[in-house]
Amino acid sequence: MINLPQVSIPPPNLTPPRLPSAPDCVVVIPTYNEHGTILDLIAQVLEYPRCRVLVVDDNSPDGTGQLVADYARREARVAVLQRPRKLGLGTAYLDGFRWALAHNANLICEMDADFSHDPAYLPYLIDNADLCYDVVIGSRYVRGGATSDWGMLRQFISRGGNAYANTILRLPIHDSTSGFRCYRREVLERIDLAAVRSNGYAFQIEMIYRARRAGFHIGEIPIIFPDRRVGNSKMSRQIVIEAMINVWRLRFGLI
Ligand SMILES: Nc1nc2c(ncn2[C@@H]2O[C@H](COP(=O)(O)OP(=O)(O)OP(=O)(O)O)[C@@H](O)[C@H]2O)c(=O)[nH]1
Ligand SMILES: [Mg+2]
Repeated sequence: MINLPQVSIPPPNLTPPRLPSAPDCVVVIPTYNEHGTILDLIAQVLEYPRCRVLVVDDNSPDGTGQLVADYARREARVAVLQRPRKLGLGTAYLDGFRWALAHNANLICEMDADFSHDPAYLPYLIDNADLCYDVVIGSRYVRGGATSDWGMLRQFISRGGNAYANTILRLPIHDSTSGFRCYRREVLERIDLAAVRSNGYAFQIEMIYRARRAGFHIGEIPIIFPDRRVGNSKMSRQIVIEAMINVWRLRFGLI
């Protein structure tokens, strides 16, 4: 038998990750007629103790806002911002960001209510925002990412839209229209939110353009993006046209 010297080896100088004592990540979910999925989604987000949920509802005729308001009365980590009518995705996010900043969030995530954005990715977005990047995008178009159940036309519009925006704005980002993201607080404090003009899909492009112009580091992690489970799309021709025009307005510094 070998007699090992009795020395105690000091543990490596690794400080465990600093976990905040209160939930410091606000997940902003804009809704318009999403009563079929919203409560299920909120329950899954609340599995992560760091997260709280803010639903920004535009007086959905299907009662989504009321449903969440009832839930919020029983659950302190859920809040709802009720807006009087359908005012658009971009302003819903901006109102949600202001609320999150005012409620001391260190990280602010955004995601859709229709389960195209799987809450199981939230810890990956959050870890990457904690450790590496100022903005983390859940990306369909990096290695390991994908869309499922999409027809050719939808794929063409999405990929074409990304290529269009990225070429004109010289963005080295694979999925600048993705609405599944995590921002560090500092990014939303630095960007002039009152100056953001886009309200539909262009909103995501404008935010990432402004974040990059302000010098923040942007990373992408792969996500699989299935089609919405239930309910109807809010995509409209007007939203696509706004995106096509606003990319040029951003390029020439007009917004
Ligand atoms: N508050 C608010 N939420 C909105 C508005 N328009 C869309 N949303 C929400 O924004 C998220 C994304 O909208 P979607 O309709 O899913 O857009 P999409 O993913 O391109 O379209 P789908 O093919 O239907 O999935 C969903 O949670 C919607 O309920 C709006 O004007 N106001
Ligand atoms: Mg969707």
